[in-house]
Amino acid sequence: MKRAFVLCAAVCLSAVFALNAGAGNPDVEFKIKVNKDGFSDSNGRLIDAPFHVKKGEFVRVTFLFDEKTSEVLRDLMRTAEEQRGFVHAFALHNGKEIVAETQELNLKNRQAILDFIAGDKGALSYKIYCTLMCFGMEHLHNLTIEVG
Ligand SMILES: [Cu+2]
Repeated sequence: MKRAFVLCAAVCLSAVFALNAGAGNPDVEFKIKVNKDGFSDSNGRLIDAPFHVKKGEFVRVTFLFDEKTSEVLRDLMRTAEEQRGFVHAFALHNGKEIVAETQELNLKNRQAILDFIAGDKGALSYKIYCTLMCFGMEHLHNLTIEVG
């Protein structure tokens, strides 16, 4: 009887820890540099192939601001309505609708995150694109994540 209780307590505790891990730690994380030339990996190589994830995985996409500071500062010297060329914000689209959006990625906020569960609502693939009129928008519209 006592042994059964200890076993039960151990199982319950491990379940709690597993839940905590699920809330805080993604199963997969992609770190992506962003600048006006497009999305690139940690080595600075432009990303031209889809990422693959498994259904049910907790996926995190972390965007890192990678514009040249001197260029951004030059842009900030222009008139207000001409600025914002070096500000990005990303949407995650599952083929039907936007399911997540980042905060703005800019000189001051140099990291932005998209979290989602792969395959939620039957999604088979995702597109990530910048939702702002920015420098490089033609290169920042087609990051693909495929499920399975
Ligand atoms: Cu942008």
